[in-house]
Amino acid sequence: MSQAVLILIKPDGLKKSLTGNILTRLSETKLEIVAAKMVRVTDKLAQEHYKHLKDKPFFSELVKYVKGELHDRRKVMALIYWGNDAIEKCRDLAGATNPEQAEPTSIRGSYGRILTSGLYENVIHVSSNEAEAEREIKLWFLPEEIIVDLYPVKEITIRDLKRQDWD
Ligand code: IDP
Ligand code: MG
Repeated sequence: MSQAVLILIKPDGLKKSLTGNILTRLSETKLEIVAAKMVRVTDKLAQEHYKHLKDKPFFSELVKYVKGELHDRRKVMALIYWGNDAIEKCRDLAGATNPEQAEPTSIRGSYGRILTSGLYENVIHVSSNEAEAEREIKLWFLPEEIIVDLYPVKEITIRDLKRQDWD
């Protein structure tokens, strides 16, 4: 069954120049990339993305991590992969959450580490089920940024909208 999954290349992945490597690994899945962009992660976006972990002792460090404050790289790369069993295929390639327990050949097993603070710095985010993927995709992307129709949309009229355009 075709599924969509949100992938984030986290700030450590960008800082370690792993983007090409990670995209090559993900291309083994033969899934289709249906959206991709660089994102400057706000505090609001980071907190919302990880809201299911807000009671964990590592939550504030995790928010700093995904915002890029631990790596001097205030950005992540966000992608949506789409195709058969996309979530399972991408989670398998990513490996376990704890990089020390991840399969050594997986992305997290190869490139992740545990910080002295205890936080798992694990290079990549992958949605873990369909409901989470839908929530996350709607959080990170607008419908017009995705080249397939994943979820129902509505039309809205925005009056007096100010935005930048090419001069
Ligand atoms: P996932 O990224 O494999 O889906 P989640 O439980 O959703 O794992 O956790 C989100 C992120 O929070 C992880 O990728 C990792 O960076 C961090 N994290 C999760 N659990 C722990 C923990 O027990 N100690 C330290 N960091 C953790
Ligand atoms: Mg998760």
